[in-house]
Amino acid sequence: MSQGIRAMWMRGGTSKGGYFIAGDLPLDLAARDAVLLRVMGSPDPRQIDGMGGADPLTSKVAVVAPSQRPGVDVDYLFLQVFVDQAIVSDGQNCGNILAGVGPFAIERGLVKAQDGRTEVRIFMENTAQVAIATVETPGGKVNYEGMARIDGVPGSSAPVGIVFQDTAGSTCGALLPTGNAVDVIDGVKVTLIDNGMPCVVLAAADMGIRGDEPPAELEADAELRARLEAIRLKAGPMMNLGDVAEKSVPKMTMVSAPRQDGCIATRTFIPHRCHKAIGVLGAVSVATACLLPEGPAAALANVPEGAEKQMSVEHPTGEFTVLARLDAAGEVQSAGVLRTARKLFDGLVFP
Ligand code: NQM
Repeated sequence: MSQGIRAMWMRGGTSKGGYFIAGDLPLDLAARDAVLLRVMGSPDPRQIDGMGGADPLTSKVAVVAPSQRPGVDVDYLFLQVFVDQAIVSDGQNCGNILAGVGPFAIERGLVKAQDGRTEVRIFMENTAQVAIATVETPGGKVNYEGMARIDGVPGSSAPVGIVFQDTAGSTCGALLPTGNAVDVIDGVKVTLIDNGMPCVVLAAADMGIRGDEPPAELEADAELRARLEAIRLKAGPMMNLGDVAEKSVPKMTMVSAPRQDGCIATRTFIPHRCHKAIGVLGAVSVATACLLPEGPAAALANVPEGAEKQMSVEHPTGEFTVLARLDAAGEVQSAGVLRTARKLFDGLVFP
């Protein structure tokens, strides 16, 4: 690999990672994973010998290919490169890295840009679902600059609107894989839910915290981390995920009453580090949990009226608004989110 591999580095939402055309990576999966571990510098808590940023949120990869599926432009496979373990996992999706896929596909010529805005239909291979991203393309070129702001990212950029449809049961086979809105694990009431991201939703108070602590304080609490992991390991098989000891799902979201006029406050372990914000599909899943009257989230949430709900999910660096459209049965039919993305680097990376 001394000649290097074509790669683009992008911030997608509140995450950052390497974007590759599938054909530029080895076909053999073991060889591909070995290359990506070298690229990121894993396993190493500092990722000093690679491009990773020593955080799961900056050790991410998008593999993009032209799609053969009807009505779809590109296929997107998300890979989480673990920081301190030699693991590359396709076991979860990522809605933040997704925000860069539309711009990347246009930049690489996989999708022809319109003058103004370009819709990119993206098949998310990890969950076999489609997302529609709208990218600003004045004059047929991707524009990254603009006035859209998302919490967790300084400054402003051009908006990337994303709509998800039919995300229920993305990985677990059903929105509520146990069939229940509430289960009890280790004496704690939990909602095991998957509306795009498998999540365990539980009350912060039941874990002995307020729910507005800074991530570093929560990560320093060894007892909290051990209790969360014990619950997670039991939740995995209940959610049809099998043994999750070496998986990055389910995510663990501790909820409490909103502090800033939002719908719910959150602190999420993803699963061993505490997220500085919240994942995109994680936020969609947690917002959906707020709509289950029997669940631990609904008791704390402030849910707006109506079939179109702007649900503001508070997190450590601000809030994340999910635009949830409900069907006649009161279930989330589609979810819209606003993200931004930025091209940081385009060139060759040397594994
Ligand atoms: O939930 C982090 C992120 C994510 C995932 C994680 C994500 C999503 O913030 O769709 O975006 O939960 O591992 O990038």
